[in-house]
This record gives sequence, structure tokens and C-alpha cells, in this order.
Amino acid sequence: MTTDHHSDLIPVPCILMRGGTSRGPFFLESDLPADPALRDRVLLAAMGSPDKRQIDGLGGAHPLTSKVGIVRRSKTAGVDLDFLFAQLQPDKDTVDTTPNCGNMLAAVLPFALERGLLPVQQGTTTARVLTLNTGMQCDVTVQTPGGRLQYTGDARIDGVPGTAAPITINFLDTAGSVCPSLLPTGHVLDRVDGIDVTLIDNGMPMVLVRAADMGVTGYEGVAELNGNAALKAKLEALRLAVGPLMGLGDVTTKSYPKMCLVAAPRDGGSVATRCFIPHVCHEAIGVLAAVTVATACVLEGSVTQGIASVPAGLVKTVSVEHPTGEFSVELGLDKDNPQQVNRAALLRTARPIMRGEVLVSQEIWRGN
Ligand code: NQM
Repeated sequence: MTTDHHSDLIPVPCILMRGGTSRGPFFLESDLPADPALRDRVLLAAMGSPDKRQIDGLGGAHPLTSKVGIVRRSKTAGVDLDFLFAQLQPDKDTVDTTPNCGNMLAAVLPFALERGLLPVQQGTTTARVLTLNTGMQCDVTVQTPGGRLQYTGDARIDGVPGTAAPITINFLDTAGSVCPSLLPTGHVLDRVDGIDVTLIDNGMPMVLVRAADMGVTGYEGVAELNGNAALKAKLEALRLAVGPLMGLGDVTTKSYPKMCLVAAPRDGGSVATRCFIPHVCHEAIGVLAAVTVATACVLEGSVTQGIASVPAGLVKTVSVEHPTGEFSVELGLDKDNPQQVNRAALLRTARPIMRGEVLVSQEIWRGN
């Protein structure tokens, strides 16, 4: 344990990173307590949870800014980095390390290079990252001209102002990340309490439902949807009903499955979405949520059939519309079985916002 010369608080080194449309502190695993229960209490204190405003910590009073990344050099052959993602909530004392987060994942390699876990290459630097939450691997490439990390650039992702250097992520194996398989019920379409749903996990456990079947258009703004208590109650009832069907058990206190309203595209994309993660409407869409929605769009008979408009070909870009723009996912389909998605590639940006130490009380650090 490091003691602080200035005060009775414990300094824990971290870098506050934006990863895609999410933000949170990144830690080296070795800078946090090894015991998971103690580690989680330290993370809650660092983020200021539980408290709606997270006034006593780094959290940004929203699930998308209540995220934490923990990184180490990988212990797995052929893999460079291990990433453990932790989802906290502003007003709850939960630390969920079950699902992955593709947005925070985009910040893993920049953080690792910042902290010297891997050497920076000339031109670009690519690393294989294993997400410990889901056992999933991906290749991430960042811009490193002249052997130096470059964060500025021309890449634009909806949901983040301005432009930045591109970070590409190639997912290698996403099917059944938390659920037992891609389609945990064995069906592309299920009917639950009289509502058609597609229960699917290609990187994120998701429940896809037609917006019209929930009494909305699917083009409403985030504030309007967040203010629709009747819709939220219906979605939550559906979520609790499908949890066991998806092999997820009782999901009452879980941050998954995510609920996604789908509608016909309106802005030249492939499908329109409004995602609840799971109780607050996402300003955009999660990375693996977008991969999962895009996958449903190529499966014959899913709830997106007759709604989604997907280009032909074995390599296709599916443009997932969301409240603040669109998210393009490139899918590679199996040539012998075009109903099978073999790989997914996408673009993100990320950057460090602040390097430093987050301070937590000694009582919490010592587990008193
Ligand atoms: O689906 C939000 C986000 C996410 C998750 C959420 C994510 C993903 O946008 O891969 O990125 O679904 O809670 O950060």
C-alpha cells in the first residue's frame, strides 16, 4: 500500500480515459487490492457510488460515466493485454464485472502504452486484448507515428464532439459472451407475454423488440424515453421475464440484458435503435450492443425482418442508427453459411483526459 505524505488518504494511480462514448478511470491491476470484494469497495469509493450525483468521487452521474477499466499484461499465450471491465451505477453499490464494454475497450491499448505495459511500434501499434469478463479476444490498432501515441486526428464517432485519431477494433469471437450461445433460446424469434422478441448475444446480451409493439415510434429523443415511466415499466417486466430464458437467471440487479427498441431506418442507415442499458436510455449505442443488433439484422426471421435494410454480400456494413447519429459495424459472414457472422470490425476513438491518483480513505482501503 502506498501512503500519502500529505494526508490520511490513500493515493491510487489511475488515468481518467474516454473510451468511445464512455468515460472512466483506468487502473493497473497491480495498483488495486487483489481481493475482489475489497477492490470493489475501493472502486465504489473512487467513483462516489452509491450516490445519484456521485459527488464524492470521479463518476459522472450516469451509467456511461460510471465505468472502470483494469488492465494487466496478459497471462494467456498469444494475447498481449488482459482487460477487466467494471460497470458501476451512480445510485447503487453494485460492481458488475460480467458483461464487456466495447467503448471502454477502445481505451485499453492507449492506457497500456501510456503506462509502458507494451512497447510502442512505428506507424501503428496493434495488440490482442482478452476481456476477462467474457473470455473474448479482439485486435485493437492505434496510431503511433514516429513511435509516439497520436490522439488527434480526423475520425468522428457520433456521440462524441469533434474528431480524434482512429482506433480500430476487430472482434474475433463474440457469440454467446454472457449467454450460453448466440441465440440462447435456440430461436431467432420468441414470443414472451404476447410480444415478439429476439433474444441474442453477439458480444452483449440483448432483447430486441419492435418499438411499435411497445407503443412508441422508436424515433423519440432520450429525454422523452427516459421520462416515459409506463414504457420503462413494460421494458423492465419484459427484461425480468426473459432473463431466465436467456440463461441469465434472475436479472433484477444485473446491468444486462440491455433492452433495444428497433424501428425502420430514417436517416439512410440499416435500422433505427433506442437502447436501455438497462434502465436509462443510451445517448448512442454500446459497441457490442451495435454488433449484436447488426447481427440480428442479418438473421432471417428476427424482429428486425421487414424493418431493417441490410446491404448484400458476405462483407457488409450495417449502419445502426441511434439517438445521436449512427454506428457502422462491418460484419464478415461465413461463405458456407451466410446466416453466421464470423467477425465484426468497427471504429472508435479514445483519449486520456487526466493522469493522476484517485484518493480513497484508509478505512476503505484496509477493508475496515
Ligand atoms: O455494448 C453501454 C457503452 C455501453 C456498453 C451499456 C458497450 C457495449 O456504450 O460494448 O460499449 O450497454 O451499458 O459504453
